[in-house]
Amino acid sequence: MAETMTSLSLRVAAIALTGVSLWLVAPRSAAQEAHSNQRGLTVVARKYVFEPARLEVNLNDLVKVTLSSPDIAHSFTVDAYRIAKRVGGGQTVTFEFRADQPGTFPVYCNLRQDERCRQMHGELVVHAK
Ligand SMILES: [Cu+2]
Repeated sequence: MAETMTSLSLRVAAIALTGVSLWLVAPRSAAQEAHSNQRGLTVVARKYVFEPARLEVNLNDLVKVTLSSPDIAHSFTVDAYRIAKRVGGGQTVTFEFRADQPGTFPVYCNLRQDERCRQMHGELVVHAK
């Protein structure tokens, strides 16, 4: 009798624990899923390159770009995404976009105060899952 009571209360405890752990796990995995969709990229635009030149993200990532220039003003321009973000010399700007088109897109500097900015080329690669 005493043994039955013990095993019964153990079973109740096990069920209760399972409930608790499900409750703990569910919100955490949802948060992780949301987090995995965010992508932080740091890009340095300088005479006359982008570093890194190749940026890779996944489709539907919310991409947060931190763009800085140690020398003169440059821009980070991606026509397909209608992005043309200017960063002044010695400055840092941040911006976000949703990577909602898969493919490989040219990145360039559209400023013309220095002709050599035409040499600045990179690419944004958005991988379809
Ligand atoms: Cu430039």
